[in-house]
Parts: sequence; structure tokens; C-alpha cells
Amino acid sequence: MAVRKPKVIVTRKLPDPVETRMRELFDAELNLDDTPMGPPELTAAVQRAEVLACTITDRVTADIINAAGPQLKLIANFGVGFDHIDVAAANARGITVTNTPGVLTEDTADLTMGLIMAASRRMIEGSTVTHAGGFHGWTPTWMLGRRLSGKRLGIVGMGRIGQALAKRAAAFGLSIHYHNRKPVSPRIAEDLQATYWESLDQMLARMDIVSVNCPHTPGTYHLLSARRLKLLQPHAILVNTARGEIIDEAALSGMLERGELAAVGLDVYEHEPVINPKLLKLPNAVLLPHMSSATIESRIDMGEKVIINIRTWMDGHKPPDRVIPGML
Ligand code: 8YV
Repeated sequence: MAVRKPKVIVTRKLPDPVETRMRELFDAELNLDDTPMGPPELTAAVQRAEVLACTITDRVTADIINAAGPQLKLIANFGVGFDHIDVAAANARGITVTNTPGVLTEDTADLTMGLIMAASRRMIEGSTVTHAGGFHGWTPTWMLGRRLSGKRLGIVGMGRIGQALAKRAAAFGLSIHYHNRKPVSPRIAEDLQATYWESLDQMLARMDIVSVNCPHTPGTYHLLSARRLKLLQPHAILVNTARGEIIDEAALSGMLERGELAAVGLDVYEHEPVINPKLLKLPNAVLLPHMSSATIESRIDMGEKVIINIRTWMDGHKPPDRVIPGML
């Protein structure tokens, strides 16, 4: 007996193996030229789709959800963060929301470690100057950065990615400190040799490097506010591979411009894809284009998770990666 294929609208171009599998399993409408969808396109999509397979570039607001037809049953996000989806509005209409946790943890932690190294050792600055023909021979005092080994790393948010970063950082000789809503289990704390700080303020004031690894929720918006950023030591380095909204980007840019902070390594921005113009001018700002999960392996695994969530829903079961408001 032929299995009924649900109408799945995929909002962005996904890796070929993912799209091929989606075509086999679903009545999949793909976005082959990868044009991001604005509110009119998203509204049209939710009026026809049974499943919306969306990404961070889609603002799935309450207005969009309330415009959906009764056939929309599942919003299957391609990505772990879901702050671009009004989950409460979706749930209120009986629409399930899922994400793709776990599969991008290691790649995101790798890139975070990369940003820490690049910012501490001025790697991008060195490469840029070399490409521009500016390497005229070794000198004893040129391109001096800061050693990692023996320094303190403060991780804001000790979930999967924070813990994966802690393991990498320990191998580089950094001592691990963290702030979280609650301490990790004694077994994990011992494994990671991690020191818990209940007070974020106190931790920030004592770290050499700070990494933001918590989700963006109403509670973490501007968690690193202008006041808190001022607590950082002038030689400190700040990296963020979580969400731009967690840091007051204008305040951070001003501090970096005034030399009140040694360097930053950012993969995410408060108003993506717009970046504060001050940051763009500063050589001690290592800036990446939101690429921490950008490996072919992560992106295929994320697609697989989206497919599993849709398949489980099709089979009449609760999808494994359901998200609910306030779960983070
Ligand atoms: C994703 C991310 O690529 O998963 C996340 O939360 O930030 C990214 O690494 C992006 O969200 C895709 O929707």
C-alpha cells in the first residue's frame, strides 16, 4: 500500500543527500535557489504545508503561526537554537516544534576553540598582513599575543557545547570555570575539573578568556550587558558562538575600540547579518559569518535529525526532539 507523503516545505537549500532523502520520503517542496523567505513567503508556506522545515533565517513569529492553515502540524527546525520560532504560539495551536540537538556539538566546540586561539595569538591579523605582503622578516617583538596555557577560561552556559569546549580547553592547559543556572553533576564537574561560579559578575571579573555558550532566551538577552562587560579585565578575550543577542554588541564594540578589552572572537551578532561597523574596523576582532556548525558532516546529520523528527510524527508518535517554551 502506498504511504501518504506529507507536504513538507523546506525554507532553505539543504545538502544534496538531505534533499534527496526528503524527496524520497515526503512530498517535499525545496528551495533550490536558496532565496531566504520573508514574512509573505513564510505566510504562504504555512498556509499549505503540513510540515515547515525551517532555519534560523526564518522569523516564525506568532503572526506567521496564526496565519497557518489547520493542516500545519509540525515545525521541524534545522538547527539547535529555536529563538527565531514563537514556540508558545505554535503549541497553543497544537503545532509541534522540533530542533536538532547533539549533532553539531563537537563542530561548534572546535570552532569556539579556534576563535580562542585566533584571538589570543592574532592568527587572522597575521594572515591578513602576510597576504598583503607585510611580512618583511622575523622580529623579536612583532605579532605578540598571549599564551593560552595557565590561563582561566570562564564558560557561560555549561550545556553540551560548553562541556565539549571545556574538554578541548583543558587539553590546551586552560583552567575551567563556568557559570550556569545550576552546577553540573559532581561526576561531570570532576571529569572536567571545572569550578562553578554562582555569580556571573564575580566570574567575569576574574577570567582571562570568557566564552558564551548558553542559549538565547528572554532570560539571557543582554546577559553580558554594558555593566557586566565592564567587569572584564582589560587583557581579557571574549568569544561568542551562541547567539549575538546575549551580548550588548554596541557596548562591546565601544569597549574594544577604546582598548578596554584585548580581543573578541565572534561567530554570531546581535542583528545578523548586520555587524556593528566599529567591529569591522578593528584588527583585534576576529569575525566569522555564523559558521560554527558549517561542516558537511554536521549539516547532513542535522538534516537526518529533521527527517527523523518528521518520520516519527508521520508514524503517529511524538518526535524525539520536541521543544517547549522555557525548556532551556
Ligand atoms: C545553525 C545554529 O546552523 O543550530 C544552531 O542553533 O546556530 C547554527 O549552527 C543554524 O541555526 C541553522 O538554522
